[in-house]
Formats: sequence, C-alpha cells, structure tokens
Amino acid sequence: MENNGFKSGFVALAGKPNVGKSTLINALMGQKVVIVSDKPQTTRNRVNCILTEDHYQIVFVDTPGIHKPIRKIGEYMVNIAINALKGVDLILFIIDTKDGLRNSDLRVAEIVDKSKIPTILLVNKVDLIKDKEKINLMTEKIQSLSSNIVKTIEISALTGKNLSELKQSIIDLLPEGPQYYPEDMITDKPSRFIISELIREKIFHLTKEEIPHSSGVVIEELKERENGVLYVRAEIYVEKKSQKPIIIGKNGSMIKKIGQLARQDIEELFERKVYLDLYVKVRDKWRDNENILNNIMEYK
Ligand code: GDP
Ligand code: K
Ligand code: MG
Repeated sequence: MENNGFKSGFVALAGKPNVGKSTLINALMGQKVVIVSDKPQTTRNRVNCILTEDHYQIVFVDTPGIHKPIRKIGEYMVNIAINALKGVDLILFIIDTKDGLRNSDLRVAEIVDKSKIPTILLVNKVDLIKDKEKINLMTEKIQSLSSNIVKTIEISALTGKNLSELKQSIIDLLPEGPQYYPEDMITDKPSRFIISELIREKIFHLTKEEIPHSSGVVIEELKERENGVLYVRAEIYVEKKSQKPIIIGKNGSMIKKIGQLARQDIEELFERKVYLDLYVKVRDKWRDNENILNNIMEYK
C-alpha cells in the first residue's frame, strides 16, 4: 500500500452544552488547545484540533453544544455544530451522567442517528456518579435512539478514566488515509482566533451572570515587534453601557486580571513575550447583529 497503513480522519464531538466536549479534546490532545469553562455555550465556533503520530492523524472537530437557540448567536452556534457533523469519519457523542438526560440530548441523538456516521457514545463525568443503574438507563435510552452507535465507553474527561481505551477505539475505527495537515500543526484556526479565545475564556472564568455570554473579543491588531515581543490589541465587546464598568472593575482591577491571565496563556502557547492591550466597547445587542456576528464568527 502506498501510505503504509497510515490512518486518518475527522472525528466530531457532539453533545449538548457543558457535557465536556472541549475538556475531552484537550485531554486527548495532551495539551490545552480549546477553551473550557463551567458555563454552557463557552465554545462558539468549530475548531479542528489535530493530533499527529507516526501512524495516524486524528482531526478532532470541537463544536458548540446543540441547544434550543434564543438569540441569533445561538442559531449561528447550533448551525455550526450540526454542519460540523457532515462528512466526518466518526462522531463522539457525549452525554453527562451528572446532569442526566434532557430534551437537548434527545435532539442530539436524533441528529446523530440521521447522520448514519459511525458513532462512539461517551458516558462522561463518571467520576461524579456512583449510581450504576442511572448510568445504564441513560445509556440504553440513547442507544435506542441512535442506531449508528458502534461502541459505548464510560469515561471521565477530567480524571482521564478510559481515555487510552477511547483513543485506541478511535484509531481502530479510522480509515486508511492521507495526512491532512502538517505534523506540527495543532489547530486549523489562525493565531488571532486562538488569542481572542484565551481572552474570552478569562472573562468566562472571572465574571458571572449575563456578562460572559454578553462578551465577545475581537483582535484589532497583532504584530511582532522588532524586540521579539508579540503586540496584541483586542477589543472586548459588551452589549450594554452598564456592563462596561463590570469588565473594567474597580480601578481597572478586573480588566487587569483578565489581561494578566490571558497574557500568561498566550505567552505559553506562542513561546514569546506578549504585550496585551485591552479595550472595552459597548456594541448594542451585538449578539443579534448579523454584521457583527459575521465578523466575530468569521473564523469558520
Ligand atoms: P463543553 O461545553 O461540552 O465543551 O464542556 P466543557 O469542556 O467546557 O466542560 C464543562 C464543565 O464540565 C467544565 O467545568 C469541566 O471542567 C467539566 N467537566 C468536563 N468533563 C468532566 C468530567 O469527566 N468530570 C467532571 N467532574 N467534570 C468534567
Ligand atoms: K462549557
Ligand atoms: Mg466546548
């Protein structure tokens, strides 16, 4: 054979918000590539994460959670998630044992079933639950709805339980194929996107209520200075005037904290000194504004 049995393929994560899709990708990648938080709808875009070894290349496709959208941004996210399943080689369908089954899980089960793509059902967060019966009932219900489930594995994306078994199962199910991306590439997204995500993640971690979901981050300038420092100017969008002082914080303490934590992550990822300039802009109802959404969700 020409490619000496090299295996490759696209593996999409499917599931409602907050089941642990992004956490699982980072765990399988062995490094943090996509952002994670305890809040639903943290992930807003499709992000390909590429894991290359001697005899295989797995392209994990992270997606926003499938839910019932209220805002226009939610419609964008659900469309992105559903479209991301098209044409992949394998689906990892994740359910959350802690949260139990909800309507959105059943909706995902239907979408997964319709895709006819081989699917591994992942029963996640088993570190949190001892009730075997509950796990079995959830698993059987989903198996009865998605006829293309070829395997079911109980995992913990957080503790790593059964993740090596999962990785082996993925490789077993992948077809022989080409190396789609260069071996040193870990994501298909541009630096601007990764940087804006790392800033947005800190807003998700440090603020609460409607603030994280009302915020968006746009990189206005990114350049390498002669002294080797990476200069980043980013704008944080909020929806209302009253939200701006919350992001800025007392005497600028919040925006300073967001900047410090984001800068550390960016420096680690890009292995260089970073100068991060953050500004806050009020963009009235930007989550329903198609022009802004087309700009902010552009990294498709
Ligand atoms: P996503 O919205 O599906 O991408 O979910 P995230 O990856 O952002 O995770 C949502 C939350 O669930 C975060 O607080 C994670 O730390 C947590 N989480 C993910 N997997 C596990 C797990 O296996 N066990 C526990 N205890 N928490 C988990
Ligand atoms: K989340
Ligand atoms: Mg996510």
